Parts: sequence; structure tokens; C-alpha cells
Amino acid sequence: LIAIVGLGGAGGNIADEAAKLGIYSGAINFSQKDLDSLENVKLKLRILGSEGVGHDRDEAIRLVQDHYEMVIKFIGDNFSHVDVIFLATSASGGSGAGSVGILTEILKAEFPDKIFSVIAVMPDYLEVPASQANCSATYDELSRMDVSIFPVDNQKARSIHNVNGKNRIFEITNKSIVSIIHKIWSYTEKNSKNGNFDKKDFMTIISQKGIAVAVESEIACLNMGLNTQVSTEGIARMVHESWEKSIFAPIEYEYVNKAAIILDAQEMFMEHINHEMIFSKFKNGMPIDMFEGNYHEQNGKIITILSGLPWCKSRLHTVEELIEKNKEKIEQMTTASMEYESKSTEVLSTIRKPVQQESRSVNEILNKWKKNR
Ligand SMILES: Nc1nc2c(ncn2[C@@H]2O[C@H](COP(=O)(O)OP(=O)(O)OP(=O)(O)O)[C@@H](O)[C@H]2O)c(=O)[nH]1
Ligand SMILES: [Mg+2]
Repeated sequence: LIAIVGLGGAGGNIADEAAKLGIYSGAINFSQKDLDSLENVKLKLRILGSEGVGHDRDEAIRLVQDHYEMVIKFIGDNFSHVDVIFLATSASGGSGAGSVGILTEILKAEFPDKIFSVIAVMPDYLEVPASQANCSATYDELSRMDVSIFPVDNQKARSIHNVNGKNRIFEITNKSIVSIIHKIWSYTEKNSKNGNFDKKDFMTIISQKGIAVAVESEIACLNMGLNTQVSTEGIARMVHESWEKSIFAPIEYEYVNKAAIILDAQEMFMEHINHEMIFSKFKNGMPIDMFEGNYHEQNGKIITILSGLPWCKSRLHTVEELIEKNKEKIEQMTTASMEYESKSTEVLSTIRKPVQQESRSVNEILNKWKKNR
């Protein structure tokens, strides 16, 4: 069985989306409010110590150090029957981004029979420098973890799908990541005479350290128009295009360690699958190990899973550039003097000058009135 456990706000939303599809899921957060907002996740753990960490990763790490036993118990009590746990989080907030590194290490050590994988969402280019800096620090930490990392990229959702609102970006990315995981897992439960992609294959590919992506390509169109026909080149081209347009951070096409190709199409498509051509996009060509599955329920779909990809350096380089560009501004803003001298103090003292009141007795006043008659 697989499960998705969300850490922090974004992670919780991803877990909630997973629960909608019937994927076993849980959510962990410091914030009760964030947990309360999740409608579909049943298993929720609030880590004590604070109601939130206000984007402060270090504070989250400190709190996890004090309260990690709660998390071990939560996973032990509720996820003992699960083989693969995806920990989902944003890389650019505080709670999830701070917790993910330390919790991945602790949970891996505590549950050595389980496979852990991380889904870490990158911020789009329009997000503030503090978010970019958190992302850079989180990916620095994750690069030393012995797990696969799925780099969901909000910027890709913004540019490829041409949407602006964050709600749309979140919807697209959250739905895409859980639906592709759900689809892949469901193939492990199907039978096919032409080769199954089984659970062991899934676990092997998911446990590979490094960057991982899973992408679906529509190839049915190659078999539809009058001027189109199914060709080896056509299929490879469509797979390459969908790699480019995926919701994941841009792939570094140097090498790929492990790969899976799951074809779900009419049988004749099988003759046009050329692995070498598909992996020719990589400098080192074919992966070291590859898994295949061939199913015939759909008109024409290929799912490719790539794991053990090089670290997403160019994407993170852009993150660094965004931080660098703002460095001077940040410096100015944080060191600027707040002292201010008012030029109106004189006016104020005039305004506030007490009215001269001479005190007179009633008799004196009566005398004054008498004189005037
Ligand atoms: N893809 C996606 N990104 C999200 C979602 N929610 C928030 N984000 C992004 O994640 C970052 C904020 O991280 P959160 O997950 O809200 O932060 P947190 O882990 O709750 O940490 P705190 O700072 O303590 O609130 C921002 O860059 C958001 O754009 C979501 O549902 N999906
Ligand atoms: Mg939050």
C-alpha cells in the first residue's frame, strides 16, 4: 500500500487531494487551523509547541527535535501496513520545509522496512525573497537525503498552463502529482499478458536516491488524423514534449539512473516503442535499469517514470539569482534607520499650552456685576 503524508500547509493540501482519490493519507502540522481546513484527510497530527512558525524553518526543526516521538507514534500507529510513504511539503514555507529533512531521516531510521519519498514544492518566480531562500535551504538539505525527491514546480504550472491565480496553480499542481501517483499505483494492481509493472518495480524505482519525475504522455492522437500515423519518432517526440511540459522542475538531461515505461494503448503501439530513441534526450542515453508494463485499456497513453536524475541545478540557480537580485534591497530595508525627528513639536507646545485661568471667588464675580449696573 502507498500513503501520502502532508507536512505543513501545502503538504496538507496535497494529502487532502490524495484522500479524495482514495489514497491513504495523513497530515502533520504545528497549526491546528491548517489541519482543521483539510476536509478529506482523516489522520491528523498536531505537533505541540507552537501554533505556527511564521516561515521560520529553523524554528520548525527545533520543535521537531523536541517532539519527534509524537510523529514516530503517529506513523507507527496508523501507517504500519503501508509500504511506501510520500512525504509532501512546500520547500518554501517554514513548518513543512523545516520538518521534512529531519523527519525523513528519523522515519527512515525508525521504519527501515518502509520506503520514503519526498514531494517538495518549489515557489514560483513571483514569490518573495524569503520563500526563495527557504526553497534553496530545503533543497540543500534534501540533496543529502537517501530518498527520491519529486520537485513539483509552481513556476512550471504558472508558465506552462498560463495561469495567474495561486488557487489555480495549487489546484493544478496538487491534482497532477496525486493523480499520477495514483495512476502508477493502480497499474501495479492490473494484469496484462504483455508484461506487468508490478509493486516491486514501483518500489525499486521510487527508492532510488535523487530527483524523480513521473509524466503521462497522450499518444492516441498519432493514430487519429488522416495525415498522422503511429511512428517510433512520433512517440519519442511526444514523450519528450511531455517531459518539458510537466509540472516538475526542468529535467537535467545528463543521465537517468532508473526508468519505467508503462504503455497503455492498442497492441500495435508496442512495435513503435524505441527505448534508445526515447532516452536519446539524455547525454548518457539509456538508464542503468528499466521497468516496463504494457496494458491495452486506453487508446494511447505512456507513463514514464524517471528516477535518480541529477540534482535540479539550473532551476535552483534561478532561485539563487532571484535572491541575489534582491540582496541589496533587503540589505537596505533591514538596516535602514527608523529614527524620525518631528518638526511640529513647537506647534504642538502652542496647541497644548494651558489656558490661563485666574481663580476668582463668587463674591468677586458678584462685585464685578454689581459695578456694571
Ligand atoms: N503547489 C502548491 N503550493 C502551495 C500550496 N499551498 C502553499 N503553497 C506554496 O507553499 C509556500 C508556503 O508554504 P506552506 O506550505 O503554506 O508553509 P507551511 O509549511 O505551512 O509553513 P509556515 O510558514 O509555518 O506556514 C508558498 O510558496 C506557496 O506558494 C498548495 O496547496 N499547493
Ligand atoms: Mg502554514
